[in-house]
Amino acid sequence: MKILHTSDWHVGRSLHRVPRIDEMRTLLDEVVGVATAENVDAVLVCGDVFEHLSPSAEAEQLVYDALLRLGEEERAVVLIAGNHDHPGRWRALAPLFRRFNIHVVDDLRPPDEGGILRITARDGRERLEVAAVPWVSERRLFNATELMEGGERPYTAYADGMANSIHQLCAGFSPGACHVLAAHLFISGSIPSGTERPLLISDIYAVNPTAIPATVQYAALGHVHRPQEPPGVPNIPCRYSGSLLRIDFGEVGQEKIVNVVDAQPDRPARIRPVRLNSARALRDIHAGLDDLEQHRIEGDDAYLRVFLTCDAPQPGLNDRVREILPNALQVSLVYPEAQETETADVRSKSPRELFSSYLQGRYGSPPDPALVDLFESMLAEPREGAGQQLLWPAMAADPSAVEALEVSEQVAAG
Ligand SMILES: [Mn+2]
Repeated sequence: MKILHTSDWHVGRSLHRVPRIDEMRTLLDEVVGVATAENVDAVLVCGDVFEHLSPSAEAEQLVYDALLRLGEEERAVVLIAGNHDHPGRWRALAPLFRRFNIHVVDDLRPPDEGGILRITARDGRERLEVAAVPWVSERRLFNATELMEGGERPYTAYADGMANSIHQLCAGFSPGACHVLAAHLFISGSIPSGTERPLLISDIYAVNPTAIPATVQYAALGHVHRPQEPPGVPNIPCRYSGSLLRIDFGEVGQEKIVNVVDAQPDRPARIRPVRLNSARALRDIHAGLDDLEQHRIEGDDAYLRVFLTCDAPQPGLNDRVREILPNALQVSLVYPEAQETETADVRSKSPRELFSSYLQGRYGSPPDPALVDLFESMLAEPREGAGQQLLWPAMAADPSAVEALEVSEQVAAG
């Protein structure tokens, strides 16, 4: 029984306002190509198919087309909802997709009410059983009655509740079939990319590795975007296939893959990652404006995050970087000599001195005297509601208050 495992497509996600639907289309073509070339019997899509709860029509078209193509040649498709997916939308579509051998699971269900999908291999001989565990929110796991009963819920309540549900579900496996778990959850100790929703990969939602029952030949996971084997799952083949494209700069340098799994009853499955070549690279560049040119590579389509070393802020730096490197999506200025402003003797300094040392500390070079003059003249001006006497203590406590004042004045001046 051959299985293709993928997850976290996040179709509809953009990167710094650059839409990535074309990139996604190429990637999904590549995944369909792997399913065909590897001659798999089943495809597991382990959640976060869409980026948004209400995806665009374009995103929907792309996903449904990919699912239909994955389900061609009598392949079975199992799709579980992730935390980004709207369970109700998937529930509405499930009966339609079932006609095409695509099994959509929106919620935890008992084994014989859709919790376990029973699939026959294309040669009609082997059987595959997939225990489906879509994303379960804390609210969903602990219902209203329990909440009203009050009392302290133990810290491990979510982990224990999930482990229980998974074991009960997998107790419904029948002998003689390949048993696989498809789940969208966070196994504690797994390494995130920083592109997941932070709360949903925190300790609250961490599930113990022992929640994966020893009766499965493979656990296909979604939720964490870095492809990996979660630690602490002894003797059970278990993988996060990771996100399909490099979602954001937290995934710089990550390889993007799908897993091709060879499973037989009663023995651990064999796993082979297949690299996806059409995922666009993301790269960090550390350079000054003068040596930016040498980072320009002809024909390279990587999206770039540029850390630009410079002495002081200058107008139009972003545009100049993008003239040289059109794929620069994010430009951060780095001031190498920046030092913390001394705060110990702050009360012994004049406002002028304080403002100068703040600018020097922030930008690493002596400030323009005209700017400091302007600051001083502004400070001397009587102002409504917040006179010099009021401003001075605030500035002494936090020199950045001056910047806030400047901004507010600019806003007031239109
Ligand atoms: Mn995800």
